[in-house]
Amino acid sequence: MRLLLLLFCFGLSTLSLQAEDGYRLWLRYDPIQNTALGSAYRAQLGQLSIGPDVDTTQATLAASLLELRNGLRGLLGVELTPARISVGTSGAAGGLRWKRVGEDEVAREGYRLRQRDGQLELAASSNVGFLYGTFHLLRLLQTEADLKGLDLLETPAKELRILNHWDNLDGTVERGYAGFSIFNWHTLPDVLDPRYTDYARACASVGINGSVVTNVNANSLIFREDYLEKAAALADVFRPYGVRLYLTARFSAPVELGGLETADPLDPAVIAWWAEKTREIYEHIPDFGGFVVKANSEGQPGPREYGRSHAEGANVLADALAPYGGIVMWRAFVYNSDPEADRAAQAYEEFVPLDGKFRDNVMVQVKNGPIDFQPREPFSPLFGATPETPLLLELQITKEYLGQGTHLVGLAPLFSEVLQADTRQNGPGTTVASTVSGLAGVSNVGTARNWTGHPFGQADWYAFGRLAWDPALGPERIYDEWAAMTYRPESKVRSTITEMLITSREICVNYMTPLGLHHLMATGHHYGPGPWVSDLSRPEWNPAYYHRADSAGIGFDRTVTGSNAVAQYAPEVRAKFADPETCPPEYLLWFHHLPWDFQMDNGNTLWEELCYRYQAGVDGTEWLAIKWAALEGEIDPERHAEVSQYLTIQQREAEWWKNACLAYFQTFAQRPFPDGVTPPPHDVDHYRSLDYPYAPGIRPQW
Ligand code: BDP
Repeated sequence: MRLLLLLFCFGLSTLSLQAEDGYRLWLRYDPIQNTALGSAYRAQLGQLSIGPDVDTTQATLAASLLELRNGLRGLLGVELTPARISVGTSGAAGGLRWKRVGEDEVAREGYRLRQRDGQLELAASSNVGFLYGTFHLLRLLQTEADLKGLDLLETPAKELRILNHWDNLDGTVERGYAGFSIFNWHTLPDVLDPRYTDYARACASVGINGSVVTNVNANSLIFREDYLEKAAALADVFRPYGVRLYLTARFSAPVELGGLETADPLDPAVIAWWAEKTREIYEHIPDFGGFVVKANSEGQPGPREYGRSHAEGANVLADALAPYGGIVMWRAFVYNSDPEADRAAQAYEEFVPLDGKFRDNVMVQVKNGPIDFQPREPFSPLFGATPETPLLLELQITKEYLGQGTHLVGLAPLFSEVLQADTRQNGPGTTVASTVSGLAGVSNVGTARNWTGHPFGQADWYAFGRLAWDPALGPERIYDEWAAMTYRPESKVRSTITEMLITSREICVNYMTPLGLHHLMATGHHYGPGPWVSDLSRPEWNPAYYHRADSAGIGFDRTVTGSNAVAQYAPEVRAKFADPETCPPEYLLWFHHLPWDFQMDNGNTLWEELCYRYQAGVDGTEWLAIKWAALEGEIDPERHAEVSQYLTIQQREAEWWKNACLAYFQTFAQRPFPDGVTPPPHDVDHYRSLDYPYAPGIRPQW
């Protein structure tokens, strides 16, 4: 009897572990519980007719069919047996029909899903359009949408929708909080881990069509023949899913790998080396996408070492790629350590004068804000400022500065805030989204069984893809989809999770860097607060360089009385940001150094407002925990318990941030904490003395 009981328990626990470990992401395809809807779907989707020009032996179409079959089997118990599929005819009335149309009707990569003559018709002009349309249809079922009267036409707003992996060849991931790299350079090309396919499926399901598999802090070895064979094996797995492979190029590769004496981009031998290397890459990967380059930035080699400009550097790679249709994504993330310079102004100063000097196949990749992926930054003034140079918007999906692997923080509001920001560079309505040719997202994927470590990290991968496809999508809609698919489509579950994700970004801003503060994190690992740090060799690596707190006040003066970086914005935007009375409070201390008693619109002094915001951040994490607790029993216990544990860490760390920052800033403000704000239990020396040898990404040392 005891044995039976044991077996029973064991059976149950393995079953549930297998069921809900997060591996399946938002593509779970569990049976639809709503019986009425389930039968309506079954009535509609029990048959498939495949039009004459749709050859399902082609890899992308075969992948689409496989996905459809798996999806329908899981969600509806419908088995699309050969008898239920008719090929080359318009098929019987009812059912689903795949129809090839011209690009005049449906754009490349796009698709149309509509009810027509009693059939649900999926029309596309490209193979990948059928794949994207299939994922959309499955999403409709997973989110329990009504298929009646369905009529939608989808076209991706941006051609380039790319993940950037900061994955190193040794398997570590820079700023990765979900384990090691999923790309196993040791066992490739022989071992094709099914994860590679599932990764490509997940990307395709949200329209991501490119993957840069190596770190921007690049290693030239990736261009050696044996590595290229490995990369080619990955590209082969990705190809059916419409995901192109890209690599990062180390500017000094001609020296390190090619044995040349220089990497000067104007040297004929260097030009020839890049041309030959690129030819070799295309031999292995015929649809290779191109290079991402981090040059003359944080110690990376670049053209400036040879007195050449970024354009001269980018163009030599662009010329090598041009015959094959490849592109260069040249990063604008450059800054030097001139103590007089404002780091926020440097990318603009460097790149605007180069507008018009890049080859057509160069895109400049610009981080969303002028500094570095902070919890909140104003949009980079480069957006819209280079009419002749296409730009890519770079977002960070991995949460280096927003709680890393342990905080629940939904990034869609951050992504959307920058996409919708009106640069005014070309009159009103020149949003960042309208100025860019594509989006690059620094991936948060790793070997963690659930891919992203924190279970809610998946939502950011999902949101990035959805917004790259359609920047106008509202974050609520995106999270509602994600919650319904990843957890349950029941209304309390999806609305609670959506509300948590939407609200969490502002909560995080409040407990870390409210009112436009930025770069307050600890050094190196960037885990936790370090506002007191002021002794690093490079001035712009010190938090004190950014907050500039003193007895008179706090904040970085970027107006005409300070660095005047605000002048880089279009006149209307500049005017708004430059005046503390009109500057939105969320950017106040980004642009202004203000007295502690500065009067906020709501009647609080700046010091009081700062304290209240930190407190609101901490209170917000308690609210998150309460919201989540109310879902107990509504979702599977495994993931419920896991998220609860992370929320406990988040509450503790939010308090740590608030206490450390307020204890520190009070040493300058010399004012009491207002009512309603819990004073820090320790003085600043205590917070300063803490160290975290186990923080992600560092080697613990005595
Ligand atoms: C910073 C990261 C660093 C990256 C750098 C970059 O701390 O690890 O290499 O961005 O984007 O935020 O190149």
